[in-house]
Amino acid sequence: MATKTLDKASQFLVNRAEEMGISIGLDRLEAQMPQCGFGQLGSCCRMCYMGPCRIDPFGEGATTGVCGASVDTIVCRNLLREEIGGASSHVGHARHVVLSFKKMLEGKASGYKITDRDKLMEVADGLGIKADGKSDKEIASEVVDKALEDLSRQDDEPMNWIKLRAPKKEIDMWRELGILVSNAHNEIEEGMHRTSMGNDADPTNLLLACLRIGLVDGYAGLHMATDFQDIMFGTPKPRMIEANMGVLEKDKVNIAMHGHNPVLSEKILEWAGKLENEAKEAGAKGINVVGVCCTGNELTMRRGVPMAGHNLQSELILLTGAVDAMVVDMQCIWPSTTKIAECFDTKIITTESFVKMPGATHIAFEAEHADDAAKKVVKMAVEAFKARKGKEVSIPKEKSVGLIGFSVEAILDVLKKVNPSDPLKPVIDNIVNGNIYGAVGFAGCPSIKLRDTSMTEIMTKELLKNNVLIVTTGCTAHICAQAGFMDTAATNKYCGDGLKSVLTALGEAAGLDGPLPPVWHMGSCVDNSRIATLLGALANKLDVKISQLPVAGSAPELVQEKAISIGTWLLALGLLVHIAPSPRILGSSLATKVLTQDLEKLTGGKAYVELDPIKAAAGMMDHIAQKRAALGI
Ligand code: NFS
Ligand code: SF4
Repeated sequence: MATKTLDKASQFLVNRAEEMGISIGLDRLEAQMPQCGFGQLGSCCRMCYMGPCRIDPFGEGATTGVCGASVDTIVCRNLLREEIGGASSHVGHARHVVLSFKKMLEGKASGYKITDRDKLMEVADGLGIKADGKSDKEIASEVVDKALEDLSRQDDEPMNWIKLRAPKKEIDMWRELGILVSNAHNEIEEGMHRTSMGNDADPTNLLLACLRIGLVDGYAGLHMATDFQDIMFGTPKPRMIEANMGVLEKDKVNIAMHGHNPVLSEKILEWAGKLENEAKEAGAKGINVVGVCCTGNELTMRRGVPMAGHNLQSELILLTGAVDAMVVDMQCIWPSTTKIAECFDTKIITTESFVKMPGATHIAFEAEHADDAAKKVVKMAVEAFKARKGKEVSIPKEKSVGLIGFSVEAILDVLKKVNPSDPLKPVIDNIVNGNIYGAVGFAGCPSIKLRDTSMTEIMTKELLKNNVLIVTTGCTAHICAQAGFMDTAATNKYCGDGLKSVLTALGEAAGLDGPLPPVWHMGSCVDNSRIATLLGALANKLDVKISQLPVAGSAPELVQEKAISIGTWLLALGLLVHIAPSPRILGSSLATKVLTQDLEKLTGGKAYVELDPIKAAAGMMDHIAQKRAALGI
């Protein structure tokens, strides 16, 4: 059984799994050990049936595959395929939101509306759509057309969303590198074509294709999803929330929303409110909707819904016995959840036709019938509560508080209170005087392989101590919230004096009693777009490239292909991207050298692999110091 030590709430439930004889991820990881070295190095190929072929990086055995593919070719092809998996997830998510919005505009999905008109107008204006005399719906429908163009056009015109959201200097750089992409679907198709047997064997060319897919991910995935979600559901504003599995309530119908897409979760939340009385009639004190993974981030950022847990806790939370329904849509959903739910009265409800699981109940969720489906889901949760009522539950007591909701718009609102005419100036002044030494964005997942090392927490503390402001998204945001880093009290506890003074001044300007928290929750994984927007604004203001800013990114606990595609986008934007554990590139000395060194000469970005949290933080500090020196500050 599991031997790793985790945070208290997780450990409590790991122990419960052990008592009950239920297998969890840690057990399954142990059963996989030792994991295949070829796989970890990226040096095995299954692209055709003359293989599988594998190349020993130490020169023992075959040096090429049956077809003659070198280890460099194999590693780079594999990396590109991983990235395509990630980018497909993000583009699929964005497309789903755009199509739901389109149905709403056509009057086919009455349950949705335009919530943030300002954002709609900002996006429309950025896309060059003239407002003159048009209704909001007409403008919105032109915005939809522009989005769908990015999935369909066949000329080489750069993507609308790149022109909308990327800074000019970076666009020029990508044009020069020949990686400005046009149509996300074409790129994904070409990437699959390129990597299938007997096509691209040039590792450098394959790595350039990786950068192309990075741009697809960033603009037709992340940015597009964020923009439409903000228009449909509102742009996040700061608010206080609670986090960790202690947010479950024994006497309420607990609905855990898990997955990614607010088109589903917003509806469930709405119907949970409307059906509160049915829950009460069933003997519950009400309905408690809580969020898991990125759907948790979406719901907390816009509605203040408690953040119940990150991806590693998505099966642990079921061991409480208190979850009446876990409702999922797409991505990061472990097939193990249905097995665990079977031991309790918990319903696992899938909603997407391409995401079904044996043992789950499927309730098809389409924008056209969103209200009916949401009603059905909530009623099913109430029924499950009736079955659970009176039984023992084991809810960990841990929960923390945090101030979240740091969209770029919200950040600018705070800054405008300090300097209404030039809101970015206070930030830049404080970067120049060193009060803010730099900034680091933490994104991605909790790794079952690294979680017990507290990788994210230790890096965060190190950086804060050195006056580095942290912004975060995705499941890393759950980790940070649970660690108390989003609590305003964390500023005095963890920050160096410079950062403390800035956050205190901003907190006062914002009308808070104390400082702003030192770790800013900027949203879900698709909302890494928000971080890029902020960086773009700072770079524009200083008239430099993003690669010149004293900033860095980190996926401190790499799990998903999606983190690979986001990371590659950040490399294309010119950032240092710290990653742990290493992506599967070490089998190729060429890929490793290009990604960790040579790329810097092309885009300014480079990958940095370091598994020791203290050393990783130090490495990022060095990078920030170099960038400051180059700027003469
Ligand atoms: Ni990001 Fe969201 Fe979490 Fe990792 Fe999965 S939920 S998209 S991939 S596991 S952070
Ligand atoms: Fe082996 Fe080449 Fe086939 Fe890959 S494509 S499995 S290296 S023969």
